[in-house]
Amino acid sequence: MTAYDPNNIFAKILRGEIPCENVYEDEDTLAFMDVMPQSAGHVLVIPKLGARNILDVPPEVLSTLILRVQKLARAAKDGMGADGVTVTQFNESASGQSVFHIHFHVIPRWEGIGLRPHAGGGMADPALLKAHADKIRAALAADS
Ligand code: DGP
Repeated sequence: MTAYDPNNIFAKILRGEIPCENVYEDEDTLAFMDVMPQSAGHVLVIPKLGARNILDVPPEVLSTLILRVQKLARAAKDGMGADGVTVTQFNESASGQSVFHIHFHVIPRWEGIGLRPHAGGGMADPALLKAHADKIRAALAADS
């Protein structure tokens, strides 16, 4: 199995070396806006512990992470006023993984509206990402 590389971009975000539009953080988890969103309100949910993907993540880390994914899925759907939410997760480049720190994609969906391509739709306007993050943060605050 390939070893975890602590120089990946999400590890740099966790260390504060690269900025992100943070929507949720606790002692185990960080959630932030995807800069190449497949839909409005696309969030990434990652553990603070370094693991490459689902193949090497410790089960107890995955257990906590999936509960946070559920929390963010509810907040992203409610906050964005979406009709549904798609959750995806990729493992190794053959599957489409491009950042090798395990993450779940939480992608709000609207009836009849397709997704932009995975990691291929271009960089979002930071002001728009912040506006969407504000809605998701508000939904999280209402939930707590
Ligand atoms: P994956 O292909 O599943 O490994 O997805 C990586 C996602 O991460 C992709 O949707 C684009 C996003 N992404 C890449 N670099 C950055 C970054 O520097 N910041 C943020 N917020 N997202 C990033």
